[in-house]
Amino acid sequence: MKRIDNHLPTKELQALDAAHHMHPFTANGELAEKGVRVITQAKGAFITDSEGVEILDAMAGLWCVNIGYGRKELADVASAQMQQLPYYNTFFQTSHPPVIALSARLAELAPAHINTVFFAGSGSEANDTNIRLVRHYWALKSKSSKKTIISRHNAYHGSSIGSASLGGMQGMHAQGGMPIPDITHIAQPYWYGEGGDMSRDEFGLKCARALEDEIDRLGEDNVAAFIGEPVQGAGAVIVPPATYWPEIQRICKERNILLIADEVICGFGRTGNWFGCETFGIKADIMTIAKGLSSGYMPIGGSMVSDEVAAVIGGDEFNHGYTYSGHPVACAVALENLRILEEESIVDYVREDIGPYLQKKWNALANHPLVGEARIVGMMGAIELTPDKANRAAFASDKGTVGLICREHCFANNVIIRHVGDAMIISPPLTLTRDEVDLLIERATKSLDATLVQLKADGLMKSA
Ligand code: PXG
Repeated sequence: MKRIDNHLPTKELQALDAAHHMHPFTANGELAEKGVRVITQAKGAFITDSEGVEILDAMAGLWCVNIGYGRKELADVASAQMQQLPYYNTFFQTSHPPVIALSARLAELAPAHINTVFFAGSGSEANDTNIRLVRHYWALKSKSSKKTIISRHNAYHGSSIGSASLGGMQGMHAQGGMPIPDITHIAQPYWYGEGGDMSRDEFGLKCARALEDEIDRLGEDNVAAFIGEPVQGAGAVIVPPATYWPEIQRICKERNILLIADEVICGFGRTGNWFGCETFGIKADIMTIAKGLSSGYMPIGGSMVSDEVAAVIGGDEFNHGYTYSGHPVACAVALENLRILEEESIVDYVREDIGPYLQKKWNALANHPLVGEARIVGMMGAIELTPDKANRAAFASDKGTVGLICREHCFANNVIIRHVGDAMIISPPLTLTRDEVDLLIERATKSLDATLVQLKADGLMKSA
């Protein structure tokens, strides 16, 4: 095993981390007892921990390292930009070459009617921007009562108080007084878990029409926008039935509300196109971007808006902005990332080559006795664990108990596969090779086998 010597011993790192570092989405007391895993380096699709163990990262960090780890070009661009102009703001009628170049490049890549971007430091900030953007948009059109934004249960749109309110995560709403006013949530198009006896297509229509019902309930004059991820990511890669998005689109158009597509995960190749909107035929008024925009090498996000929205918002001073809106180093790195995605045809590779290869292998996991469904779009996938395949049954144990057991086996087998409840999810770097796909599937299968053995031994193979 390779040893990494340029850092403190693992135990000391863990003790310092436990003493001084509060982790996101973590029971920090429990983690301090257990000892954190320390990652010290990464290359391609592999991360290495402080003990020298190499782990296949089938989550691409947090769904973001689209081009893989260790691309020196991005480091070189960051270094050069830091030396030339490390920071300047984009307030007060100033700009700089990296933000100008990135804005223009994004306009080329986005659908034809979207040509303008407002930058933020993250997806959360971008979605906070969107809340203000859509309300201000309607106010400028003399319809200031149009304020409410409709989202979905189990959506993820960020962790700031505005974006977490847009999200539909109960566990988040329970802490800190959310959702904020004028945000409501409708059903998600989660056929496996909530579709019952309906066909996928019927269920897709039913979920979409919940939007129409909600607009009726609130009154069209009070609704500003609908927000949705083309495919819900953190919600467990919820791939909507084919009927869903066309119906949502129809309703938004007919009922005169804006459509915000949150592309933070789906964007930049993840679904086999530059944007999830293309994969699902969505015409959005606003797209939220982050993550794959820089492949996670620098924090950057943004709101891309249609020409119509840009024209309306441009008619007034928009009293909004972040110190790091259009940060030059982040923009330069994002631009270089986009160059690599394009010049190495990585989006085509996902659509035509490695995506289909991964999909075939991933879908075959549905044959495993523990798997009730496999679903995957481009290179984001999920498998549902079940004690009873025929009935799509949930486990009798608390939701997430089995998922956590499986995740621990994945860790033990040196592959990062996350669990959401009792579903296991992947979102690997888009640059994965076929050998790496094979390794991913081999380790996933081994982990599923080990999970099944443990569930049987622990008496957990029981339906709810
Ligand atoms: N929108 C979507 C669709 C996301 O997935 C955000 C917005 C917020 O982006 P920032 O950059 O503010 O984190 C996200 C983020 C997980 C996980 O465990 C997912 C995200 C973030 C952290 C954890 O799946 N998605």
